[in-house]
Amino acid sequence: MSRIKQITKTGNPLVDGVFTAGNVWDMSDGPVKVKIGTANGHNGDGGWFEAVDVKGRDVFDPDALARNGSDTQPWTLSDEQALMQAAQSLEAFCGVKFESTSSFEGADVVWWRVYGGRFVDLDIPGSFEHEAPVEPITGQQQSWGYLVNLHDGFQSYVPGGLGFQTILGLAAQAVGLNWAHEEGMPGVDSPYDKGDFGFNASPYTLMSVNKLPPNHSFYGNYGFLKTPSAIDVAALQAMYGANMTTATGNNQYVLPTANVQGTGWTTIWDAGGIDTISAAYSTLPVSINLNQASLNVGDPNAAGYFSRQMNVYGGFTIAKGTVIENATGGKGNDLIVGNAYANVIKGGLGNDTLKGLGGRDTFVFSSKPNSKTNIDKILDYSVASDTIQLAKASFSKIVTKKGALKSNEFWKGTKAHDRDDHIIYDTKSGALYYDPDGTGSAAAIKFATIGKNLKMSAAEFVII
Ligand SMILES: [Ca+2]
Ligand SMILES: [Ca+2]
Ligand SMILES: [Ca+2]
Ligand SMILES: [Ca+2]
Repeated sequence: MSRIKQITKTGNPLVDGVFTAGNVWDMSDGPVKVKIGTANGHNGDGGWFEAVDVKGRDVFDPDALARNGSDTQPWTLSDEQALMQAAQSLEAFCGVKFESTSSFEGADVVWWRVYGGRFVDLDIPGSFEHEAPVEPITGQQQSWGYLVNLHDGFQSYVPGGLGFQTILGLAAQAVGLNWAHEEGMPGVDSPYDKGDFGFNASPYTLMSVNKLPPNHSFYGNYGFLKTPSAIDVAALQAMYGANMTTATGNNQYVLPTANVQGTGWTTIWDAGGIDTISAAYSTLPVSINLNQASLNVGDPNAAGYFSRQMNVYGGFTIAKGTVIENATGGKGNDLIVGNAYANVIKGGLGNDTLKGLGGRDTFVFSSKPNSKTNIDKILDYSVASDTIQLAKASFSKIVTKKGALKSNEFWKGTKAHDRDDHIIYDTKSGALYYDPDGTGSAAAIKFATIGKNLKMSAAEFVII
């Protein structure tokens, strides 16, 4: 049985810009067996380990990787666990599988930690190099990967940090991804050239030596990729197929609120259910965008739309092929953009700006109206397809209990015309008002702006 099968490029220059056509592991022959290369040649004083020949294979670069033990370093047990966890985290996105093995001879790949970067062309923190998958019968019997000595400061390997992004990149390269500067990502001429739209950088791909802010050198424990990027996911899926069993329930993706260890960028790959990106814990403004990465060359958002809290270096993008239905803002003045599907969009407190795009969208007003601090602007309200939901708890004087607003509670004009007008639409200004007592003494409270001259009626409002 062959360990390898052949793939060709996809024809999409962005996706093709991060992987090598040719060999990929054939998963019908079982998981990729990983040996963490520490076991041989301990020199007895707690120091170096020695890289050894395995089944007589040629080493990746004999001139550079000295095999006398001076160039390799031991992994710790927690390193080994982190490496396997990082590798296995790729399984959620595609059909690849990893398994650790204690046997050099039985391994498909062996991973070495090496001291200094002199055998790879990029002597920088977070540098790595992995040979492409290889058929065992061709003489070079294993595919070896090398991780350049990681500075102790970022060896925590907590997802979100540079250490984790690095080992995730090594694992991704082990199954066929490759550097954007070697595969010709559009506009990229050299390793440090970020290329068109700056995509040759994390968090746009794992397969880059460049890093966007916060751009830590050694101690970066937040702000990096926690998963492959949307471009990387597309390449992994082109090689191994998509994993359609991932996150099929109703999932909540909650935005991080601080630049702390564990905060980083997650590409959402979600194969089903009704899902929500939520800023439930955010008190500062957030931007949520439910559109998938287009992967279209020439599109500045080809690598994904980044949902995040202001000034926080972490959050979400949505992989191509994943539909996230709903968005919930936080307490700040948020910007929320839906997608072509039916979305439930909830701004929460704050003066939010909302856009549903296509589909039958529902805009939810569940927080207490306030004519200064809680007026949401809906940029594309459509009477034909959209609905406004009002929470009884916050619009408490509305008489309708649940369901469609009774027509006597709705009025078009600049103010109420009788006691039971509770929702008023000003056709000329596009403002929506909540009036607790109609023509009574309590003032009407503006709670939204939805566009002028719309054919609004009570049917647009549903009480929840
Ligand atoms: Ca889901
Ligand atoms: Ca808000
Ligand atoms: Ca609001
Ligand atoms: Ca929509």
